Amino acid sequence: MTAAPHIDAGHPADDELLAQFEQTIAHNDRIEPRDWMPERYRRTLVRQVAQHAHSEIIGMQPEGSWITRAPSLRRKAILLAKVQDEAGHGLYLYSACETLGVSRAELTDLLLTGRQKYSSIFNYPTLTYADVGTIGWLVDGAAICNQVPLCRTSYGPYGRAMIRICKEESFHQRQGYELLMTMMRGTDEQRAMVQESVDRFWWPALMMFGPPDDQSPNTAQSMAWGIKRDTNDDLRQKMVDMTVPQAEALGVTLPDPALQWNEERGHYDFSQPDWDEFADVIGGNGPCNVQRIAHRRRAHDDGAWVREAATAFAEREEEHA
Ligand code: FAQ
Repeated sequence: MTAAPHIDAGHPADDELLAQFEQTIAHNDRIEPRDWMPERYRRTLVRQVAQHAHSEIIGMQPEGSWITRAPSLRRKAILLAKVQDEAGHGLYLYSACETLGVSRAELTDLLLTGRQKYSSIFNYPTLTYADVGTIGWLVDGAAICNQVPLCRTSYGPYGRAMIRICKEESFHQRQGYELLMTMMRGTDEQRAMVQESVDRFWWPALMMFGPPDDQSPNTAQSMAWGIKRDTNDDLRQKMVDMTVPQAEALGVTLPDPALQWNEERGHYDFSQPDWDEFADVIGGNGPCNVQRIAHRRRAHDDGAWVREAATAFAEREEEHA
């Protein structure tokens, strides 16, 4: 882990403001949009919240591709609702980010030109309907582990958005688990589909928490500022501890021979994901990176007329007013 850098206010007149900011952080109170904040705090938040927003919007694609092929009307209705929730999460998060002085248009441009990231997990393909269940169980499960502590993040609009998002994520996780449970009660072929899907998604789900703490350039400072409340490795451990009993109840095997309870630590031991693969995926070379961004760009271009019409309407209303 890198040492927490010194907060440089940049100007002696800012000393009092800096002291107030540090006091708010020390008391675990919230920083609000009108409060003074160090520029690096603001930039760190823009980076994380924007990446989170982009993840929700790009994250609609892997499951969205199954809406037209859902096996029943009930499954289609559930999946439609879930994917719509993800769009809503993206919108809350873009709004939270806008309170930091960046526009939605700028953020979209940063995503489309590869200058901001989105979660590595959404660069993996969804090959069978079991993947819809596995994403709910493992991907939303990882999202919950990561996001529940973010409800207490130091920046007010981000924390409040997270409270609402977490409620919906826990419904998402349960629907995924219920889908997999139903398949496990089905035929041998369906059980094999679930196992194959879990084998593919286990490692990418563990990568969602980010690099190991000793290779995470941002964790120390983000913890000092109360933006992050737990380190990447601590959250990964929490996810493993939470998931093992769920896998046992489901009747699937997690694809890690080293996975076993460690009495002394009071946690499960587990292997590390392939961090070279992670670097490749966040570097733009995962299985679906090109496809995901091309789709997002197409959707953005197709929506240009809606943005133009809405802007023209707003301008006309303003003139009349
Ligand atoms: N993917 O120094 P750190 C969802 C980057 S949940 C891509 O450790 P940090 C719900 C990181 O940005 C998924 N990049 O960074 C859903 C940094 O690069 P940068 C979204 C990653 O920020 C479910 C570099 O590596 N959740 O969408 C990843 O302190 C189902 C060094 O890393 C959030 O975004 C990764 N996995 O910690 C939707 C949660 N990990 O920016 C649809 C909020 C790291 O300097 C379907 N974010 N990087 O160029 C966080 O908690 C943090 O930002 C971390 C990373 C933990 C992701």
